Amino acid sequence: MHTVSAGGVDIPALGFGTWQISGPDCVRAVSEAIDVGYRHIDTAAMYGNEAEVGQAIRDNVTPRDQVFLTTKVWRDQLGRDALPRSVETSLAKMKLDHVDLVLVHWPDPATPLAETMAALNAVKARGLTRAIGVANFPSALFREAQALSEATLATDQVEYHPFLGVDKILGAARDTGSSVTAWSPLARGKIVGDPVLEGIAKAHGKDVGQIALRWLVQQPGVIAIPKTATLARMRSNLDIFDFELSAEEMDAIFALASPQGRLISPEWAPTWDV
Ligand code: 1BO
Repeated sequence: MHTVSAGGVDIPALGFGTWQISGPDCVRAVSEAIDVGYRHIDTAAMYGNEAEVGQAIRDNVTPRDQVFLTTKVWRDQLGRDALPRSVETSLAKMKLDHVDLVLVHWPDPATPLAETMAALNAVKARGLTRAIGVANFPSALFREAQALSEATLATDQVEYHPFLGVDKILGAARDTGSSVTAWSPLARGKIVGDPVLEGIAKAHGKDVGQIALRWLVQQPGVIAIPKTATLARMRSNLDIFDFELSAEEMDAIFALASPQGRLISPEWAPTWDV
């Protein structure tokens, strides 16, 4: 697997997402994910599973420094004092002394962005994380966050899959030496049955999930974090580094994006790029 270098860290291009996996199931899933070869685990304070993620990482034979670990600070904790407290609480739950990446989970206009970015940089300066970034920031806000940040932002983690284009965010990330991390990269299963993806899958002897993930990680500076609690699916999602999509196949998948492609837009979401 290749890594994406951004914000001073090397991020494995395929990670393991843990949103909506909790309790003992989460410990098992993260342990199995590391055992089958994932070296990038994604969690968040809001997921309520940091203790389980931390336990799985601590108990695994794979050394901690070989697993890239991301957590996120929820949107009501973005102030000068609240943000470091949130990161300290996350680390206490995980029983770890640092993570590799801390992200602002969603922007929140209630807290000045300059205050949030200063707090995020301070957390990095204290060694609580190796890198910092944001999630769900549209392109203009991402550029603003980067301008307010001393450290280069390692990523903007956003919903990204074949049915949703994120060109402006990709442009902003590439202009600033950052990356884009795709959450919901399999479009919550909606890729199954799509004739374009099915046709490309058949041509490569792969399944549509593998085609969607390959399409993402084959783009410069793009990382994907599919989630699954199933061991077979963990393995197949990882099995995407032994083939390449042609330029024509990449373009055919880019052409599936539509303005109606967004699957998740909570009431607190920012105004998205069009
Ligand atoms: C509400 C969506 C969270 C994904 O990280």
